[in-house]
Amino acid sequence: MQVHEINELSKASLLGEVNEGAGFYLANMSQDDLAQLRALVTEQFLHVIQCVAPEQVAKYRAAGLAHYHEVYQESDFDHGSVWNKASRVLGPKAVEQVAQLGFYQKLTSCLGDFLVSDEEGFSWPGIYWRLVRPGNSDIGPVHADKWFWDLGHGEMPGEPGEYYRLKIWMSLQSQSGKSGLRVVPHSQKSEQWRYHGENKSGKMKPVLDEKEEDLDLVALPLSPGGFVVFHDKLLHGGMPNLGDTSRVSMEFTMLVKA
Ligand SMILES: O=C(O)CCC(=O)C(=O)O
Ligand SMILES: [Fe+2]
Repeated sequence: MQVHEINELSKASLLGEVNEGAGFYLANMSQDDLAQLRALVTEQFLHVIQCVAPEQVAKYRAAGLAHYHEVYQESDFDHGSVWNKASRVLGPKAVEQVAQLGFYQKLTSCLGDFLVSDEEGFSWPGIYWRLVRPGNSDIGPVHADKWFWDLGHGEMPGEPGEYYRLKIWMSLQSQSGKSGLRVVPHSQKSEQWRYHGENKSGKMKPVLDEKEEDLDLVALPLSPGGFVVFHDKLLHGGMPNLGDTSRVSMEFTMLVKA
């Protein structure tokens, strides 16, 4: 599996691998982009803790995101409810800053001015992050992102077929082979995958009707600063975190003019 240099990125190579190839394109952003994304996530992370457990902020700041799980205590706050999706969506100013970064500019020059979906209906581009502690309690089931859209999670702009979706997932903190994202290569070309919707806290979420053990899941070889652009129909999911650091990643859905 080749991890490309960001400067190699072209529309033809990206769409070739995403559509006709294995279903995804791997690349690295610059260390400067990585540092800026980490800073934006850290800012929001601490701000949320300021609101829910002000007396614990200094402890979490000193530990840093990678060591979150080492200092987290249930008596501070409830991990699952505090880190709900809404509290992990970047604010509008942070989104403007992401859009200035080298990797984002490169994507824009290759794909044209894309939109970013706003599933929460906040009225600005929806860029969000995840915090996955070691163990397997913080990951969801394997899925294709298309299933969320088919279950009504977002609205597409324009006329039907005017835009298509591409997802980007970036590692801000992960250990290659131990934590990160896994995918089923070429699964975007198959129509055989079955799922059903389940209501989870008021939202319909897709649940795969196959055993995950029967899928040919492979771990993406990404280090911090590595990212993957993948097909709307590619089967993927978080890896159980077998590492010793909390995993931090960022995602958004690009809506590209067809
Ligand atoms: O990071 C994860 O655990 C899941 C990510 C995912 O489903 C996505 O990026 O679409
Ligand atoms: Fe997904």
